[in-house]
Amino acid sequence: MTSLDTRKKQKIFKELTTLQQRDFTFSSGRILGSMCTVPHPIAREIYQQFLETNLGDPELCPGTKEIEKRYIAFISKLLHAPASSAGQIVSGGTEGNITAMWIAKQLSGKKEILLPTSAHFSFQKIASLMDMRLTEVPVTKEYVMDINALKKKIRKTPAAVVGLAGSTELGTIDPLPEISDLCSEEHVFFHVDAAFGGFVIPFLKTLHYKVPAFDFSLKGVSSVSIDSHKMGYAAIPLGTIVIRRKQWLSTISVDSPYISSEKQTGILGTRSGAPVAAAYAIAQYLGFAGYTQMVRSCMDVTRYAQKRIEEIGLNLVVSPTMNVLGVKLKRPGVIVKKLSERGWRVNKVERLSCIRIVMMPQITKQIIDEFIPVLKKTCDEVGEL
Ligand code: 0PR
Repeated sequence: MTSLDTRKKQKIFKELTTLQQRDFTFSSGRILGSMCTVPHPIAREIYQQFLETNLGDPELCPGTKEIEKRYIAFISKLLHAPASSAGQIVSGGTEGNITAMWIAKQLSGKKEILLPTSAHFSFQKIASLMDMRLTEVPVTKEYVMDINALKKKIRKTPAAVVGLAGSTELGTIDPLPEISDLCSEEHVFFHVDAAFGGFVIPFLKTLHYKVPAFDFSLKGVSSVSIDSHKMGYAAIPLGTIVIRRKQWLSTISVDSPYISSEKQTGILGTRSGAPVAAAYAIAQYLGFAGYTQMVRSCMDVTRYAQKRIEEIGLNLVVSPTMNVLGVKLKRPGVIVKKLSERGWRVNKVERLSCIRIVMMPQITKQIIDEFIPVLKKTCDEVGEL
């Protein structure tokens, strides 16, 4: 490298580093509202190693393709997927939901989606992108889909019903076994959005928490999407959608004459193998026992945070099902802004007049102890307490 090159490089690095310093970081422990986490060191190392791979042209990287196959097998096993199933790697929950609704639309030729009012906003994109229609099903006071309301609305046989295994706002789980029975009887495609809960519920079960079945063990479930870049401890961007029947993939496949495979399936073309390899590495490293331990510790911190929040006189919207807390406030937007000025990031949920705090693996009891006095002070100043 010439000295000119070195100076150029230093200048670029300086510019980028200066800008990066403005960012909040997961490792600081000050991000309390996000559903992502600092990637495990192993995921980080492997990510870099696989930077040049492209799973959009699989014959160029048969080794990475095999890693993808093994990762899908791991996820399929986690979700009790039958031998007839297939998995597709996606960039996250949004693409997972888009892909599921694309298949449902293709299979049924219909356009209506029945979904709870608590569903993620990615469904708004789906409605617009694929000219589909959203029919909202109300939720109960526990913030889960009202099954009786669904029973009335399903009679018109929509393209799909969506149920949540971990809602974005509160981490609640819809009555999935009942929805599954209903969809089976009515022969309706049933998609479970487990973007957040997919890497939580299986381990809560092992830890003897009372949680419903959410996956392919329910015979009416047609597809499940699950995100590794949320509770899977992997690097962004990575999710998987698993569908009950492999042949449904043909409905979202096109001929791909210029690349090594004859068909390309799904939304993306060129896509990196790095997040897939990183997620596989971390799944191998942690295994079921490691994830169980991680979820146990997140739930410990959640219980602790709940106690500390209630001690300062604030209330939760619902008792937590998983490691997500909704803290009731009169003016959540104002509190979020003030907390941000004080270096803490939580998410506001105006719809439910609360703030969302997510106990991701990097959040410890010590961090909660540092946060609570700041939350109290802020609430005192704004007249919330
Ligand atoms: N489905 C559910 C149930 C989700 O909670 C989310 C994202 C999605 C789908 C979409 O997933 P992707 O964003 O991966 O496409 N829920 C979080 C949210 O909107 C995403 C998030 C993550 C937001 C990290 C902020 C953040 O810092 O709140």
